[in-house]
Amino acid sequence: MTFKSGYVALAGRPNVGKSTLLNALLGQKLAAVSRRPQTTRQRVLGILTSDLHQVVLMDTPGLLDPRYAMQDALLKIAVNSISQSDVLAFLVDSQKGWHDEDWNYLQKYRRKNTIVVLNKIDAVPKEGVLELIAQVNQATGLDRIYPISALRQFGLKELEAGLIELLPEGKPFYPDEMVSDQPEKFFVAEIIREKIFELCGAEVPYATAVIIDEFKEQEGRKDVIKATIWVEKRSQKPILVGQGGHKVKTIGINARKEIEEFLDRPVFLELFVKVKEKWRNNESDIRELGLS
Ligand SMILES: Nc1nc2c(ncn2[C@@H]2O[C@H](COP(=O)(O)OP(=O)(O)O)[C@@H](O)[C@H]2O)c(=O)[nH]1
Ligand SMILES: [Mg+2]
Repeated sequence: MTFKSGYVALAGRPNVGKSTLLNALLGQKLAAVSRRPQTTRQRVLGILTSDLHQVVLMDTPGLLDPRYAMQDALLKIAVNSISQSDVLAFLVDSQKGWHDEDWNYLQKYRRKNTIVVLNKIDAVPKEGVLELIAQVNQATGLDRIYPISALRQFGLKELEAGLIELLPEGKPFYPDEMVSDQPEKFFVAEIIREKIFELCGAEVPYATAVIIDEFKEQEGRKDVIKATIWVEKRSQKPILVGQGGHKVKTIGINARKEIEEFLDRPVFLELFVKVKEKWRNNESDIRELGLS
C-alpha cells in the first residue's frame, strides 16, 4: 500500500472543542483548552504517524468577526491554516446546534475535501444528534458528518479513519517521532496561559500574553524557566498578582506541575507580571509578542 500524508485543519467557531479534539486524537495534551472562547492564539500542529500514513492536524483559533487587531491576526492564522489544508474538518458544537454562523463560515472556507465534526454529543440526547446530522446534511450537502465527543473520546476512531481516507498519497512531511512543530518553550507558555484562564475572571486573561524569557536546561539540576505575563493596562497587574502575590503564585504552582508532567522532568518556574499599554491594539506589539 502507498503511504498517505496530508494536513487537516481543525476549524470552527470559538469554543467548539478544536483544541480538545487535537489533544484527544494525539492522546497527549498539546493545545491549551479552556471554557472561554479564544484561548488558542497560534496554529498548533499535532502529528499522527503510523506505518501507512501521517496526519498533520492543525489546531486553529476560532472563526469570528474580528473586532480588534489581535482578532484580525487570529482570524488570519485560522484562514491560512485552512487554505494550506488537504482536508477541512469543520467542527460544530452539538449542544448549540447548527447556526447561521456555522453555515456562513463553512460556505466561505469550504474546500474540496470537507467534513463536518459534530462535537460534544455526550451533552445531547441521541435523537438530537440524529436530527442535527440530518439538518447539517441538508444544509451543506455533505455526507461526511462525524458525531463525536472529544472530551469523552467517542467516535474518534471513525473520525480518524475518515480523515485518512481523504488524505492524498505522498511521503511523510515530518520524522515519525515528531509530535509537533512547536518547540517545548511554546507549550510551556501555553500551559501558563491556560492556568491564567482557569484562575482569573472575566477580561484579564484575554489581555495577557506570556513570553518565555529564559529556558535553561541544567545538568543534574532543575531546569530554570523565567516567563513574563504581559497585560495591557496598569489596573490589570494587581488582579494577576493578587493579595501579597497570592494569585501569580498559584498560577505558578499549577503551571509548574503541568509543565513538569509535559517535560517529564522537574523545573523551577519564575513568573513576572508587566504592563505593555494596549498591546492588543498595536500591530508591532502583537508581532513582538509572537502572535502573528
Ligand atoms: N461536554 C463536552 N465538552 C467539550 C467537548 N469538547 C470540548 N469541550 C469543552 O468545550 C470547551 C472549549 O474547548 P476547547 O477545546 O478550548 O475549544 P476551542 O476553542 O474550539 O479550541 C472546554 O471547556 C472543553 O472542555 C466534548 O466533547 N463534550
Ligand atoms: Mg482552541
